[in-house]
Amino acid sequence: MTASRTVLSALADGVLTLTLNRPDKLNSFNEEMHLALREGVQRAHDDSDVRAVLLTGAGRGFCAGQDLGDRDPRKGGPAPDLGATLDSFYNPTLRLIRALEKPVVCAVNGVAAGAGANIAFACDIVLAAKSAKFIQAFAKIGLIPDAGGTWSLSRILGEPRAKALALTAEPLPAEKAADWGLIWKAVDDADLMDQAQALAVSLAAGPTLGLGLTKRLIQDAATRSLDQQLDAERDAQQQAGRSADYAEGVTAFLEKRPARFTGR
Ligand code: LHQ
Repeated sequence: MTASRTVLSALADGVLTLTLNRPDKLNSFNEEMHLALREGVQRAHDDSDVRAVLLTGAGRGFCAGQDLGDRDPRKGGPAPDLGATLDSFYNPTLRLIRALEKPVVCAVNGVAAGAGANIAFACDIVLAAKSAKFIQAFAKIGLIPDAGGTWSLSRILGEPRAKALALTAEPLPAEKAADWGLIWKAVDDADLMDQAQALAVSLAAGPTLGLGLTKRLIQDAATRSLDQQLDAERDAQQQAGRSADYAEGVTAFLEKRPARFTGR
């Protein structure tokens, strides 16, 4: 395991596990943690040994969003430019997660508040401990839901639920988040890491190219017409059909044995 102080990073079985690690602050983001997370996700792009990512948090929380102690208004000075903070820190990481053509599993081990919740929603498959909750905490401090929150909440939940969560900052328990389709599953706390790990390992052993194309197609579908999407599926299937993993998948099926995908 390699360790930056604020994001632990470990590669095993094709899974790059990134653990947010400021547990005494519920893994809220300071500049160092922002940069370390971005570096971790960038490594997932660059390193062909990484075939899936597992994102989680150390301690009792997943992530409480921005470290509010970093910009204490009692210290005086000009108001901070939070737009610049988003441009410099949150948005590049969000874009990297969405653009990564490998699956990103998120194991929400405890409270996910503010940008912490919305980073989870940007991941591909989200499992949460039943004791976890998601809080759009922004309204409590006069901010708007950032880190893609207004986008993902309105798309996934529709306006009525998105607005109620964002305007009230009411905590959404993990099981309700799963019922609403905001996350994949809520699981017993004791089982969370085993289940998330098993899922990530199985995805890492999958046909990475095809999984990456699938992720991209599903993400892009919302902004395309059916006609455009049918063309995009054609192009992607053409690419997948030329992959070594397609040949292996079909061969394994015909030979009645498990496929051994290489990600190519
Ligand atoms: C924290 C935090 C935290 C520092 C817990 N910071 N210490 C913002 C601005 C800039 C640019 C653009 O984007 C953003 C995006 C955002 O994310 S804005 C939203 C920021 N986050 C919040 O407003 C959430 C603040 N935290 C909370 O409301 C609670 O801590 C939650 C509901 C998450 C958890 O409550 P509890 O389970 O009761 O834990 P706690 O409040 O006792 O927290 C434990 C410790 O963690 C505590 O420290 P202490 O030294 O007293 O033990 C907190 O101060 C610290 N902590 N969140 N965001």
